[in-house]
Amino acid sequence: MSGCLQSPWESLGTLFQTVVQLLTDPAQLSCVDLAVLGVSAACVTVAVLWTCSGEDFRTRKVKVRADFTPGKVYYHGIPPVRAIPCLSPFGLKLETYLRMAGIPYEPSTEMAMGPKGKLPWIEYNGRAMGDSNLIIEFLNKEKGVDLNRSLRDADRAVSRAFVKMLEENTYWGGAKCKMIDNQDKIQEMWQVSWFIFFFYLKPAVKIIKKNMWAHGIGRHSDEELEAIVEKDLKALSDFLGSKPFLMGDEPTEADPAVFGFLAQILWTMPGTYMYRIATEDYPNLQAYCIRMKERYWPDWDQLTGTLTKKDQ
Ligand SMILES: N[C@@H](CCC(=O)N[C@@H](CS)C(=O)NCC(=O)O)C(=O)O
Repeated sequence: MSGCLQSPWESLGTLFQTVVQLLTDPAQLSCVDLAVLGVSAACVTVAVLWTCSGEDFRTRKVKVRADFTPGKVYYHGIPPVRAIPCLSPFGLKLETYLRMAGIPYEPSTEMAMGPKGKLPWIEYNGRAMGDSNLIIEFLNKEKGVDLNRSLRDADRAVSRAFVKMLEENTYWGGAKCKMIDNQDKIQEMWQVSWFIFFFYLKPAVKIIKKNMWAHGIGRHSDEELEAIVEKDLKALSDFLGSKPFLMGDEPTEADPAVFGFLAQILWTMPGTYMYRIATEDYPNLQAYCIRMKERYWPDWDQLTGTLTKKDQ
């Protein structure tokens, strides 16, 4: 290999010749040639790994609007379907939080994944932000909101534990029940548009199976998983008891998450074992869900298109 100062094209040509030589007459390669080949191979390996590792290692660049209103929340989730205003428990939770906190938001009609490769996400002051929990923490600080102000530290701890149980454990039972076991019913039952069905819900099955396996919960039999879900829902029902909201007489920050999750069971999974548990075995969960819906979603029927002309 000759010449230290080469143009990129010349360097590429030289590299190509070195590779040809490696394949045809490797004995003629100098130490410098071998070093260059080694470095090039390492660079290609890193580039391939970087590309294939995808969202595991980096956040994605997402397009945000340039003409935003300062201080306004632009919300991205799954657009409403006939069954529910948002098919994602995390999306329904974030929207319910925004309503509870009295933070106006503009929902986006197009469905695109956020900076963490997931939904929901928001745009705020020209920045994209992902993860419902991080968004809520951010907005609490930004807007001076504290829905947990009435709670003692021990109550906050219990509240967090319930949310984590639902979102990190029970969620997978729900994802399997809704998206894998009953997928054939989805389009008909929820009246999801073909676009959402084929480009989001169908491919989602593969991702859910992969994630469930990585989590570990996907390695259980159906019976084992159903028993886990049953215990989680029983714990939630026992703790809720006859209280109107999870932590007492007034709703707190855990309620949007609990509602976002239970609402999926109630309105998108009729006929399933989870629906039976939440309605027949622990009817206080159903009553709670209806209470939250009535309080924060007066436009539910309008959004889902279930409001008839006569009702309007
Ligand atoms: N921790 C996230 C979880 C969000 C999440 O898992 N969203 C699901 C939809 S329910 C998603 O986008 N999944 C796509 C994927 O995992 O690739 C949050 O709280 O926002």
